[in-house]
Amino acid sequence: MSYESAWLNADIPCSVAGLKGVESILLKVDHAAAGKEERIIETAVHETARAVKELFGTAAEEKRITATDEITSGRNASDGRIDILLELVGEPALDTDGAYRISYNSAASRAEVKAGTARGLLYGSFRLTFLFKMVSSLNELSEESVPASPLRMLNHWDNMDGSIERGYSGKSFFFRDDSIIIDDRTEAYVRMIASVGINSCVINNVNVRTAATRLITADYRSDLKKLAGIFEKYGVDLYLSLNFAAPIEIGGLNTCDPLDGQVRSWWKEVLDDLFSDVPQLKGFLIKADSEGRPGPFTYGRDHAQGANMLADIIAPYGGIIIWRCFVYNCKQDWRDTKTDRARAQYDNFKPLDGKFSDNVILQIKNGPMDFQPREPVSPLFGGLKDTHQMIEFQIAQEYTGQQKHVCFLIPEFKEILGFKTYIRDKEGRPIKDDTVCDIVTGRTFKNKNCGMAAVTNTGDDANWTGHDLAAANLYGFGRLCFNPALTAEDIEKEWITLTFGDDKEVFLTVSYILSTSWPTYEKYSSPLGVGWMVNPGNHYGPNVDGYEFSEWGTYHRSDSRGMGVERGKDGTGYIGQYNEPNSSLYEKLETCPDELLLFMHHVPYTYRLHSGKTVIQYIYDSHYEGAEEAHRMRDSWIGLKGRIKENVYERVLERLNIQADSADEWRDTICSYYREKSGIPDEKGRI
Ligand code: GCW
Repeated sequence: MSYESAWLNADIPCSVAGLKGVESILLKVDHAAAGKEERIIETAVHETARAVKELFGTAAEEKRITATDEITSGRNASDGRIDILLELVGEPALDTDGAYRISYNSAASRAEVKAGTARGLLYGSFRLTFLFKMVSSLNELSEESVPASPLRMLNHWDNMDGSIERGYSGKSFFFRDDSIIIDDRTEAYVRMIASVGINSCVINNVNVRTAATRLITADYRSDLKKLAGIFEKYGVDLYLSLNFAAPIEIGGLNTCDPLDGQVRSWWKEVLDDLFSDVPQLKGFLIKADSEGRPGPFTYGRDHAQGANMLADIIAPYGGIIIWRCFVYNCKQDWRDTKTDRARAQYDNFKPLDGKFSDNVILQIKNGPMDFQPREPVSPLFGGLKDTHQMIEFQIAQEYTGQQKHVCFLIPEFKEILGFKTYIRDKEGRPIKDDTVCDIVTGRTFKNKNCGMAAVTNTGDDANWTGHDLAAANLYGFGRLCFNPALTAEDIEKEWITLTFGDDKEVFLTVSYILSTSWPTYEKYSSPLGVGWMVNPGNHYGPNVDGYEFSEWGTYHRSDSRGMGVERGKDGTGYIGQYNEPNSSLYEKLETCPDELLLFMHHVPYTYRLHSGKTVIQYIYDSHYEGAEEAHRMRDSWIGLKGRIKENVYERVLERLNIQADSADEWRDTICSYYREKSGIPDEKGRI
């Protein structure tokens, strides 16, 4: 399979006025830590050289220097050529792994990238290339950035047969027929994610099946080593998903009880062997006691006992265990209105706060359910005070249109990260104003074992993400974990320029499509926080009762009078999991935000929203508006014919057509259902 270069698009020219080329790339490294990071530094130089060649057509001379006044001979500052200096420095401001500073030294006609670590030098080099394509003058080559989130991670749900769970961009480029694939696409991918600062990647699905269980055994050792070597060049740490039941499935034991001595010895032997062969391996991601996966509960143990057993074994290697909190009862009786899936993560993990080893990080989905187009923030953020935490987003668009629909998710992630948890310190005092972002970037608890993960949206499609516009989510996620202070508009602008160049018309149209796409999707699918009206199994397209009478704990409780799940004091009590004042805000109908109303409460169809509109009329109107908007998005794209590469134009148009049709189907299915169920006609007489 061939691939395209996404935002590393070599066709986008240099936008800096008067800049014609680069004479020399100077590398200055006299920093003590350089030795072991040499490979990443080499990559930084190599990437800079590659960018110079792509941007200016001619190569630059590469030189190691010992002092910055060693200016190359023969360079004439007035000929439109500059030098680039990459320098590893020992400055406290650049100490954080990955931090860099870019500046332009006009006296020496030199663009400078300074960093305290090899990763910083690499990220700075990529950013310098990006700035060459985004700014108009040399003086704008100015940026200092310290990565906010220590772990910036992608989770692949790739299976070893080559399929991808919830994958919408072709097949896996890591696995095929139970083997690991290593080809030029491997490096192209790692390069792409490193260019936006991703530093960690889990290559296989959390639902670990047969062959993948053996990834930790000698069978896959040499391929894993090769893969780790490629990851290492780009400063990306390799992680695997682990099968908690491996001692039974491949170890021949009859238990995987984490407190059983034999189980422990089995793991120790296998993992010691693995880490000594593949020292670059950084750790494991684990889904346990969840949706049929085995876990500690089977043996009457808790999740801290399960996670710590593995964590203690890999601690000597600096290894990390990332333990998912997606644990809930997926065999619920829909008639039971007290059990609430939304409560489950908090109920399961809050009591274990403080019990996990230092190298365990809990990975918590952004919302309490499962990546619906709109969910409240998981109350577990703000509940845990003494446990390392990471947030899990999903850029694979499982519930947001499966990369057939455009849904730019960065505005949603911004809202979630900005949510104030009103967390209290260990003594019970409120830590004023702390947000989810503060918690997962380690500011609240001053820790480094934390960060952000996203279930990734890539596959072996030529453009990596199926829908070309879905690449903005991959790019945006990387940028956001590096610098959560960026706005969604900043990110959108960067991505559009790097991908399509600086055509104003293209910019305006793509920006309009991206920025309206999430609200649009929400309007025609499941507004007011209700979620789940999708076809069971594949999760695509409308099916109001698809999950209503199932065992998955996903209900909207619509009857002839009203709809929504009552999660307040008189309902499941979920709202009580939030700290004050959030808990009162959600509890009271007068203050509960409209967009989450049906998630939090069961209300009559005639209930009036803050806007004064009734719930039922809002449902009708929003579906009509959303569908209209989907058509408008498609029509505006048509205006770009001839301004965008033909194949990209056609690929996107094909999907926008599918989206417009699907939005109509959502509108008609949902509106007819509620017209019938409520008996209340549409004020505008459309249904
Ligand atoms: O959203 C659900 C998905 C499953 C997934 C699970 C999870 C990997 O439908 O496909 O399994 O979440 O997050 O573990």
